[in-house]
Amino acid sequence: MAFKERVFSGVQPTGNLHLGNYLGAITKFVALQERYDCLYCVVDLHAITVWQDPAELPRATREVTAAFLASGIDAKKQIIFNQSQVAEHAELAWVFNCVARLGWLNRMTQFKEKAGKDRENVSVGLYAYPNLMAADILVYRATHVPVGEDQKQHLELTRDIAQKFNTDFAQSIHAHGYGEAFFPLPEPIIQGPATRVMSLRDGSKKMSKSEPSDYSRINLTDDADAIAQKIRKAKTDPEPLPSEEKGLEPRPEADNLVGIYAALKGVSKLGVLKEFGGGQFSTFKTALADLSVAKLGPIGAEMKKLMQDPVYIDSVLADGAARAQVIAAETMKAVKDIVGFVRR
Ligand code: AQP
Repeated sequence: MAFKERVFSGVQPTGNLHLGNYLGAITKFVALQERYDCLYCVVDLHAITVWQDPAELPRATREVTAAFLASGIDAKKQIIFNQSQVAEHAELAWVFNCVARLGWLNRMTQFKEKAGKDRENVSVGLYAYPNLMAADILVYRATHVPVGEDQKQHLELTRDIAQKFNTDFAQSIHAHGYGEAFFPLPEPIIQGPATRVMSLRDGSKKMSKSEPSDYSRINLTDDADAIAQKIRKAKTDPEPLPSEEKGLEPRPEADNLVGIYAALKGVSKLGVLKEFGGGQFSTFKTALADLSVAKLGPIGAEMKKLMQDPVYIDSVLADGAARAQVIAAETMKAVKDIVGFVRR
C-alpha cells in the first residue's frame, strides 16, 4: 500500500543543544521541508525518562523550539510542537508496549549505555523509550525519519513494531477497510559526513548533551569566542592532515573535525582534504573556527532573541500541537477499532 509521504523527527529538551544535534538532525529537518510535509517535535515525554528539574524543563523545551525556528524551519508550513501536548503519543505507546517483545528491547544498546551498571535504579520509561519513539513516528504514519546514526537501532525497532502490528492485526485491519497494512515501515534518513559527531575531547565518544565537560561540545548558544576556543583546544594528533579519506581511518579526532567542516560547508570530506591535506592542524582549526562562527553565530543570536519572547514560542507550540493532534486522533481512532476497543 502507498502511504502519504510524511516526515517526523524529535529532539529532547535536555539542555545543551549542540553541534551534533544540529548537523545530525536539525539541518536535515530544514532541508526536508522543501519536499515533504514535516512534523518536528520537542520530545519532552522522552526527556523525563531521566530526572528533569521541573523548573528548568519549560525553558529547555522553548530553547529547542527556538533552535528549530532559528535554523529556518517554517512553523506555518510545517508542524512544530511539544510531545506532551498531544496525548495520543502516550496512548499509542501503551499499545506498542503490548506489541513489542521484551527480547527486542533487551537488545537496545542505548539503554545499556544509559543505564550502565545502575540498571535496577533507572526508570521503566528509559527502558520503554523505543516504544514511545515508535509511537511518535507511527501516530502520524510518517514514512521518513531524519536522525543521527545513534538512532538507527531504534528506527529498526520502529519498523519491527509496525510490521508486527500489521501482521498480528491483519484480519482486523482488513475487516475495518484499512487495506493490507495500517502502518508504513518508516525509512531512516541518515546521510552526510556528520551523522555521528564525536566529542571534541575524545574521538571515541559521541558529542552529547549530558557529557560533564563543556569543552567536549559546541553548544548552539555558544558565542564566537567560546566556539573558537573550543576548536582551538579540540584534541588532535601531531600529524598533518592526510590528502585522502583512508588516511583519516585510524585518526578519529582528525576524522571528526574534517567531517564537521565538510557538513558545515556542504562539501565532501575528500573536498576538505583536497583543500587542507598536507597542511598543519593549526591552519585547519582556524578555518574551522571561522566557518563554525559564521554558520552557528547567527543561529545562536536568533535563538537568544526568540527566547526573550516565550509567549510567541508557546503560541507556535500550541498551534503546532492543535494541527498535529488532528492527524494523531485520526490514527488512534483507527487503532482502537483495529485492536477491538469499544469507542465513544
Ligand atoms: N553526536 C551526534 N551526532 C549526530 N547526531 C546526533 N544526535 C544526537 N547526538 C548526535 C541526533 O540529534 C537528534 C536529537 O537527539 P536527542 O536530543 O533526542 O537525543 P540524544 O541522542 O540523547 O542526544 P544527546 O545529545 O546525545 O543527549 P544525551 O547526552 O542525553 O545522550 C537525534 O536525531 C540524534 O540522533
